[in-house]
Amino acid sequence: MSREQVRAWAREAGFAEAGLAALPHVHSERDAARFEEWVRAGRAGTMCYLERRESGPGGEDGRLLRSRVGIPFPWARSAIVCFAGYDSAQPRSIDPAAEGAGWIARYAWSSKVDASGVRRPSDYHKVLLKRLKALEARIREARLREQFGEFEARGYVDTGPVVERALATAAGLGWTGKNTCLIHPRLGSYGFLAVLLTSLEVEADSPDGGAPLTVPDRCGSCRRCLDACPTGALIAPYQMDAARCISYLTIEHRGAIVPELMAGMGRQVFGCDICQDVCPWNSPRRTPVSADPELEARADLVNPALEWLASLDESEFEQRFNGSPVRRAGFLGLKRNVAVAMGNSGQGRFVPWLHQWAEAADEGLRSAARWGLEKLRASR
Ligand code: B12
Ligand code: SF4
Ligand code: SF4
Repeated sequence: MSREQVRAWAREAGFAEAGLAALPHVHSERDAARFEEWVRAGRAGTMCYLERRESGPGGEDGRLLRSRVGIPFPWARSAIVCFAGYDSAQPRSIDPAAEGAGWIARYAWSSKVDASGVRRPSDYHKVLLKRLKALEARIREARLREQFGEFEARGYVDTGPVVERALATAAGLGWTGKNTCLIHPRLGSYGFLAVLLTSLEVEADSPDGGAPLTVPDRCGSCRRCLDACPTGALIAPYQMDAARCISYLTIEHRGAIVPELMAGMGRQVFGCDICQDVCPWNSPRRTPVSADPELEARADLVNPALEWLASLDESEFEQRFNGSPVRRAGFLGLKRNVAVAMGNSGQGRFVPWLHQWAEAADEGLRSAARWGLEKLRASR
């Protein structure tokens, strides 16, 4: 495979950009060491799936499955890494908003119009996996025509045992910013990654010689993301303690949130965009707005009123968020996050909601509501 051919096919399949890396790539060992150190330092919080180890004779003591692509996929010789933008002309989380508005992360606003003309939530996992399948089919078709043999392939969007940003950097898609996001020099960081691993070799005689492409780090002396992170999750440039990240707390973490982090969560009720919103590489003047028809912003999720989110009952929650990334937080998880945002709002009108939740059976919701009541009392 050559980089240019793969890029053209990925764009045909609907991706905005794509890169290609021969495996193992030149920085495999460096990236493995970074991942191992990250896990060893306990930065993964309760996301145990990141800490899975290889099975077999080493068992529990085996190597971390995700540290090297070759552990779970010994047959993999190349990684095609694709990028799909999800930016829109909607406001940023750092822009002024109505009093009592919460924030749902930009990536979770995605929607598309279905065959009957109705706009419905879309989930990037499904949307992009379908495109990876189309890309794989395109490669198989070309191989068949040219009478080459079969090959192995496996596509992942988010959920596979691979560190996608490390592969994206190796494939020449961009650089790792100090906020730990993959930044594409033209498209910014508001984009999803999708990976197709194959057993095909990267062509050594392609026009670029199959040489690894690297995009230089363009963060320079900037440190806006580090200064803006409200919970201190960016503990150093390029280093995140996920257990402190609002995205982790509001989406992945179940149960009670440690009180010390609640004030920093501000109005974020699902995910967090702050370290990307402040990044000059995402400035609306520099970055083109995504025209991806399957990842369009749902206007009802931009700056949602906390009262509206609080008032949803379980069946309304399902109706609104079935097929949307927001569902991952769960009904009670979202309520818990709303309770924290209400506490941070300074708005006395939220006291009745918090009183109601302060006796909830769910510990996460109950403790957030009690904390919120205290916070509002103190801010009067
Ligand atoms: C776990 C996870 C999270 C965790 C932990 C995030 C983290 N920074 O590690 C939480 C829940 C906090 C999270 C949050 C978000 N996530 Co997330 N997440 C993942 C997941 C499943 C695994 C990431 C992982 O392995 N982390 C462990 C660390 C070690 O890996 P890493 O940061 O990805 O790797 C790079 C850096 O750590 C760097 N590094 C480490 N040490 C050093 C030292 C130096 C000097 C340098 C230069 C680099 C460096 O090396 C790695 C490769 O470049 C990936 C999907 C996947 N399978 O990879 C999505 C993924 C990373 N997430 C994604 C998204 C969209 C988000 C959010 C934007 C969602 C939101 N708005 O709330 C935020 C972004 C927060 C942020 N600033 O990163 C996208 C990122 C797209 C992009 N352009 O970067 C991914 C790739 C999913 C996807 N398929 O699109 N996420
Ligand atoms: S996503 Fe939010 S909490 Fe997480 S590192 Fe970025 S600014 Fe900090
Ligand atoms: S805000 Fe600045 S330091 Fe942070 S990722 Fe963007 S350019 Fe790099």
